[in-house]
Amino acid sequence: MSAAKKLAPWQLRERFAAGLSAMYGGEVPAYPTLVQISTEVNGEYVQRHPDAERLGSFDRVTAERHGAIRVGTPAELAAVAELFGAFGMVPVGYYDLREATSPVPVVSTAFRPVAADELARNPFRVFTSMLALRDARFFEADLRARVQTFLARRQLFDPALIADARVIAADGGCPAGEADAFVGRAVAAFALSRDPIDKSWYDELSRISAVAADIAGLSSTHINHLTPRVLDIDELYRRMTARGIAMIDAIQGPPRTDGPAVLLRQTSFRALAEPRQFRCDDGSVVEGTVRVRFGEVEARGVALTRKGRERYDAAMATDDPAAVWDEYFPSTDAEMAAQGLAYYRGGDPAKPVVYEDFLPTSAAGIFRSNLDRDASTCDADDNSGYSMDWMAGAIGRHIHDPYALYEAQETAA
Ligand code: OOG
Ligand code: NI
Repeated sequence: MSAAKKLAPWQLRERFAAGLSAMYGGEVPAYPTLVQISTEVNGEYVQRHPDAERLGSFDRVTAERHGAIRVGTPAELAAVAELFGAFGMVPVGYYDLREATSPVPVVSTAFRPVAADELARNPFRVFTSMLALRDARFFEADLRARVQTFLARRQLFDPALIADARVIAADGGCPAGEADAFVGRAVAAFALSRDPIDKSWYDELSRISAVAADIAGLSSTHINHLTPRVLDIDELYRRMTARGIAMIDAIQGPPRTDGPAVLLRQTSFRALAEPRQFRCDDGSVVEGTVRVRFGEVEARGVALTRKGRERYDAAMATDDPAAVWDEYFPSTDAEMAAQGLAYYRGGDPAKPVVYEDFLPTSAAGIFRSNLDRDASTCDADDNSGYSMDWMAGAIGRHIHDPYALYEAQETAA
């Protein structure tokens, strides 16, 4: 087979992101509205701001999405890693959402491309959370054992799909004629299943934690949101609200300022309840609803160095970050670069390195804003041992350090 007949991982990733977007758009009506308004806002923003493309070309930004999925076990997370490997997406960063002010019983990583040229071609990323089942503060022994039994019996992905993904990752691409079928099977694995849900099991888990019910109450996983990127998130928030879509109270992450946009600002809205069938203990099937898919949008800024991130965390710990922002951050990219607070390619303040990752506080906020209540916890000790090293060992892969990746982008110039 000639090299020209092979599709590279980035081409598969582009089709995967587009396929998920089409699937999600067909099932979650608010999503196409969100994409349409995001595209409008981006178009208008580019017209008015000559330097709008410094944080990514209009084409990249308008096609850009991130998704989120949740899985139950290390083995399921390892399977996700194998599947995403075919799309050139590798695990980056470790987020412990149990440590948030309102804890969520998951530990997470993000699968994404890491090389600058790969990001420029298509930066699709998936925030991937694993249920923190070993943490006794959330799961007592009896429940943990029953959840484990349930999870051990289900299969999120067809083994043949994972086997194909492994071959594609090893070969660095896929024969063109096989690409659509492969991508189609991968997309289908993330649809919200129509299989009847075991009612008493789902209800029992829901009483303990909505996250546990969403992850371990169903027999499959699903994309729970797909997030377009927007160049002016405040304007998008106004337009969505004007259309009668109830957004969460705030935009999460850094406040709007006149200086350089840093890190990541996000906001979300709750999706509608979706009809699904539930199977009762007597075998009868009843109609019900699940409310597990929602909408989110984000704006990305420059990546901060560790020093910049410490400043950010300190500013965010104050009562009113917007009011004190200029005590923590200078107002120009030149000063940001000179003070070593943010990454710029070749150190040139006209060339910011875009933040490609997530923020734990925002992530926990996004989770919570879409739940009816918090997880109940008890006074037990956390003996789980979860950490980035634990996760890397559990999935048998290196988990990239985001700072090392940003440094490499800075010096690659
Ligand atoms: C993931 C929430 C985190 C983000 O953008 O911070 C996230 C989830 O709800 O599963 O997607
Ligand atoms: Ni998200």
